[in-house]
Amino acid sequence: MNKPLNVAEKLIKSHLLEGEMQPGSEIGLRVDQTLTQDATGTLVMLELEAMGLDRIKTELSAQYVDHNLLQTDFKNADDHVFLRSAARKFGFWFSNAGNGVSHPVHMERFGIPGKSMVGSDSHTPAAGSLGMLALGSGGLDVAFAIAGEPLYIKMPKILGVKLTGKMPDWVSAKDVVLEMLKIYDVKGCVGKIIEYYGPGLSELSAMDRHVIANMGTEMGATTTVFPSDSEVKNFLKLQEREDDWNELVSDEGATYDEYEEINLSTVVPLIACPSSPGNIVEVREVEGKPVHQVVIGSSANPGLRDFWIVGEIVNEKFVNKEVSFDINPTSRQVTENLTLMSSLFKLISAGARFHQSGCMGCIGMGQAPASGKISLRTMPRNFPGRSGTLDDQVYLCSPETAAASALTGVITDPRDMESRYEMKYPKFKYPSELKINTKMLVKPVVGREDVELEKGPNITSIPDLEPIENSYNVPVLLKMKDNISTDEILRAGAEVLSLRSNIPEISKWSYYIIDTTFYDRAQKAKEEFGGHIVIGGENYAQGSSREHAALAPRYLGQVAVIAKSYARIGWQNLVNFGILPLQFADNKDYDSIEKGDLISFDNLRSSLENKSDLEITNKTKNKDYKVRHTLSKRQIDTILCGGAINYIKQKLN
Ligand code: MIC
Repeated sequence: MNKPLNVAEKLIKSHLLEGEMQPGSEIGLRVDQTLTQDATGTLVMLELEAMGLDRIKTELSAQYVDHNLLQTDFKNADDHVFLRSAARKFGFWFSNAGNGVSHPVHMERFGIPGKSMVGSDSHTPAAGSLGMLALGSGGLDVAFAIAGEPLYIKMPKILGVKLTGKMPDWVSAKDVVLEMLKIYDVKGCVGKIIEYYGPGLSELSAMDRHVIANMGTEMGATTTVFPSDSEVKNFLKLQEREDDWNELVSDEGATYDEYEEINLSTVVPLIACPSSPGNIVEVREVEGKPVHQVVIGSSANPGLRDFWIVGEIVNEKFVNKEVSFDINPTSRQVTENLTLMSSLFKLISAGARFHQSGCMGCIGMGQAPASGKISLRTMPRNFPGRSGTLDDQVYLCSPETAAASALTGVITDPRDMESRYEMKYPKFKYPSELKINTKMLVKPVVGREDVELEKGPNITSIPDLEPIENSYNVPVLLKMKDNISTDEILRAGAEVLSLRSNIPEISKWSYYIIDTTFYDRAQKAKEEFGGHIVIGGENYAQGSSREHAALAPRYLGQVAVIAKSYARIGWQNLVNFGILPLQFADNKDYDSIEKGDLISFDNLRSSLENKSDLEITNKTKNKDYKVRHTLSKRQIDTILCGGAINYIKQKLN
């Protein structure tokens, strides 16, 4: 008899093109849909151009404009024009600036249970809320998928999280995922898919599941999946897409590689303290701290409910005068429905600064908080400096906690609303008919391969990368601690985001948050030694999928990273751009290597081809180290020829 399968296994099995479903071994997956957003999408389009693609080979590919919305000069606007022309040329759906945040819009308009998707955004797993196999990846992986190539990942373990109990009042989906982060921190789910199951699922609407699946990324998970059940059916029906629903549940008797249980009845309001989504405490533990800004929005709390409940809590009151109360609605559709439900009126009357639909402050596109002051956000991450303010104090919480704190001006447990304002917990019900808005979604056009890509002056081609040399003698330019995020490797924020299509310019911001002298030192090391390496701790390059965090350092001559361990997407991006991701064979060696040490690599090419352990020498300390890699044969070939673009070109020739 066949082994009963869980939802994740069913999804993988039905998309498996290469490899065995053995945890840790490389598998190749068929990709049905792709999602790209503007901040990473411009490189994807340039990559498609470099590959000579004429038309998308997926069932559906959608390009969103939701990140780079501030237009302080021509750069972001030029990117939007470029993306529109690329969507026309290659056959993408195009979601115009102002239409909304990619993940919830995709879920509402295009997500289909049972399908696979890869997106150039680390929060793509949000679509797991519908029973999709949705993974975030670097842009190159997405470009390959668009061109019909498999998506390669290491077969993850499946972590089954059983949900039991009933959700208490004033607690919502965000608290559930923060509870998971309390247990797993930012790297506890690396190499795993999180699958939620059990009776507690009925407590969570499809949009609540989106909140939880979205932030599975913050635990390092490969993705998160939920079954496609009656909740998903109801959701698609409301979106007038009931025909796209199909059931996807685990088989009777299905098992998991690892188990966890969350009793929803015991979850309390939680908050992630600066500056990591894994820094979780109960709201009670930090209550009373003065708050300077409260921001509601982003893909981590995108549902109509998440805004409606804030409106209900602040209704007929005015937020504390010290607080900037910022609302970033998810989409035009959400805004229209908020208007029809009078929530918009309630929010604005209570003092809301209402912004356009999009990611906005989540990625430091405006809304940077004042130095050292507390900003409470319903967003997914709070890595150092990501908000645009270098010494930021960003806390992550539920809409309930955010609204309560906006009213009081200090961090407040939302359960206190009952005694302070004699308020009952407002229970959300979807209106019987939702207003559907698709006006800013542009359909793919057929037969427009002759369309010229419109490139403004800030859009430059992807630099050519040289194959890896056989030997190097290069300095260590940085030694970093654990959990370095891509926000620290390549800054977020308005000033830098507009340079996403210009590698020479954006490279000037490499590691800027960690060391403002990095760029100059890297230039010097390139001239003098032909390159450099950096040292990382555990979980190097966690967070966003931005491949700029590999491509920009590579452009500055980065040959290798030696770290204790890597985040999945960050690791894959290094390989894609020809940087060797090495690990210490003995983590004690991390202690004896320092910034400024000269490291030599000999017989690199043949060693890489033949074994996974390499010998390197610290010339400064006169010490040998063993380092290793976990690259597949395909990835070794990729590194040898200088990255994935060269590899694909070679393969095609
Ligand atoms: C993020 O939340 O960090 C981002 C901004 O959406 C990134 C993508 C990017 O850097 O453009 C992500 O999650 O991948």
